[in-house]
Amino acid sequence: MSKRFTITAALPYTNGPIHIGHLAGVYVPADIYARYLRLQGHDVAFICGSDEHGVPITIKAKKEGVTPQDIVDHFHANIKSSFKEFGISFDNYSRTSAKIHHETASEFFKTLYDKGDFIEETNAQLYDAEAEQFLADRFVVGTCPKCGNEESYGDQCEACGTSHNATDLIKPKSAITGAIPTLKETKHWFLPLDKHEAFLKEWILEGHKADWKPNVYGQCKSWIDDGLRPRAVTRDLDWGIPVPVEGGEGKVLYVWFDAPIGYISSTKEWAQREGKDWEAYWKDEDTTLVHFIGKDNIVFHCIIFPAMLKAEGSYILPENVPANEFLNLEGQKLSTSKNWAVWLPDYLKEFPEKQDVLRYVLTATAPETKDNDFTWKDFQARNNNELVAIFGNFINRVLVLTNKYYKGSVPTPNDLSAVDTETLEKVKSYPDILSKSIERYRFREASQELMNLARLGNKYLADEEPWKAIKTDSERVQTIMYVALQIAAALAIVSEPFLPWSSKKLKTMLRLESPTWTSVQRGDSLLKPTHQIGEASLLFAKIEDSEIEFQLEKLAKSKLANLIAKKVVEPQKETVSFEDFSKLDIRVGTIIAAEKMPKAKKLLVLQVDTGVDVRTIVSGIAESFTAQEVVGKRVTVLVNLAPRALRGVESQGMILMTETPEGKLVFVSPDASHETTNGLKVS
Ligand code: B3M
Ligand code: ZN
Repeated sequence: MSKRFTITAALPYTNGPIHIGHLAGVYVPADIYARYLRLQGHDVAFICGSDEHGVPITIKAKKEGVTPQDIVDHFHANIKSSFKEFGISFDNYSRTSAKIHHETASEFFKTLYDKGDFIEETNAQLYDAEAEQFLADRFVVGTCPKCGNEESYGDQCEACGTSHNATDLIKPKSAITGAIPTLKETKHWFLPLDKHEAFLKEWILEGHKADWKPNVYGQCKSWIDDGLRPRAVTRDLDWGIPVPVEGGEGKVLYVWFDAPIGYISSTKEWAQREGKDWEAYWKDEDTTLVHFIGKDNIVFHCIIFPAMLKAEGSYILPENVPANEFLNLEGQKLSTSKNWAVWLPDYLKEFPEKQDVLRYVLTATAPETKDNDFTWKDFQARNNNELVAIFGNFINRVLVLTNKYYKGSVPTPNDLSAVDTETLEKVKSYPDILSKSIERYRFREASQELMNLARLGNKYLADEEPWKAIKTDSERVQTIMYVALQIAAALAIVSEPFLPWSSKKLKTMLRLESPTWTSVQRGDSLLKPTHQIGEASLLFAKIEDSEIEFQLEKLAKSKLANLIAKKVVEPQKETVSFEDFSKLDIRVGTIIAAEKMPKAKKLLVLQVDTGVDVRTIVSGIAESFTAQEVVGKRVTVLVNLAPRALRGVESQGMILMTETPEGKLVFVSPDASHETTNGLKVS
């Protein structure tokens, strides 16, 4: 039976391009889900848009000397086209600076205001007297009261995920001028979450314990158990949707109040264009509403937005909020400011026409139950060993052999063997296997089942060996190729949500037109005898080591740039006279023996041949070098430094060392002519 679904994907902030973390966490799973539902014949509205308000956009605009509108115009276009290029099949992609959104959000606010659902309160907020501005959200940084992170933002701590009020921060500092803020009175409207506590407890803690993901349920429970408090839904800012009621002059709606309403206004925009009734998608109890988000958005989608919808009174609530955890890149947290990411526009330039590969790898390693790591080596392995060697190889064999033996005409099968029947039965079971995983939001598992169907095909051909049988039993080969072609056709159909380009390409190669998901389920003949298929072309291509090395080098460069940027350069010391300098007796020596100083983490005791004698030098390099590795090294030694006892061992000189930009200690080596020397450091 066809059902109505409203599927939303988090509205991305419009202050930077999209990277693999966004795709893996939100957009690829949401897209697989929406495509899957459409294949079942359901009525789907897959909704998204750009989140164009909020402080980070204003900060970026200030930094670049442009207007916030300039910033969002640029990135809205950039993000929208990335989504399109990766096949994210939104029915509508809107933006929160659109007129329809301003109207919808204002109206929503007014409805709650008129019903008396807000608390109006004047209290002291952080104020930057120098900038003459209140410090909302990301305009202020300070120490997180929960975890002690010293760089927490006013609204949310990225280290522990807690959201709080700016006034909760310990030692707050203005992000605009660096000034210590003062407190100044201002009026705001608050959503009394405490009043909705009973409903939230019943709806989430009792109603969704079994079907929401444990990570989502757990976060909600901890919020509710902590006790819900009123949350301000307005801000003293000039970028956003003006507060539409008396006393609201100079104030705007809090970005997290207006952004989720963006789902509603985007649905309206779509319905107007398509001649549909938007209300059915948001107000009809028979509609299933699902929000796809990342884990840092859980509280807003599970607690605050539902409380708003409930207070308004005419809306349905989400059936599920399948939030994902985070994706890391090569073991490190993705970061825009550190340029530690794989940006979609870059990926497409470097791997043209390989959208399905990224979609597949991100699904196969999706951070569904815990944070997960994307590595370029794994990307290559999944492409070469799974997409190319299993899926692509099977399809290629089937097409090449059909063209070779039958000039592309599907052969008529003869009697089916037990293996044939069993194989076709298995093929028939795949739609349900996939449904079970997808409907429980286990996309990772589903992607592996899809690969298992290709494995089934590969194994079938390898076991039945039509290339051998053709010499002795051409009737049997007709059956084998018929069965293999059915598997290929099933793959073309059920792979569509995961690999839309490859599915389309395969359908074209097979000239597959009408069969649907349900025809695979029923075990219909998907390619009938005498049906003419087309030419074979490769579905996937091998990714070479050099392509992976290029990506790893790019990341290494980002890492280096970050280290250099982070490094606090020590100011140059006082000038020394030439007379003083010439008192230093620096010679080239060789380390002839070395041992670790007992109970001292940093110290090695070295025997150094200076050319005039062999002497003991205690050097603080044990954290960078082992005793074995320094023996035999030629080093530069300051030989006339006054002897000094270190842990009871007299040190008679000093080995000269320096540091690379990456912070690694290196010897000032008499043999290396090109060593970086940015300031001698003595150990
Ligand atoms: N823009 C947060 C984010 O990108 C936010 C999502 C809004 S969904 C209504 O993490
Ligand atoms: Zn924290």
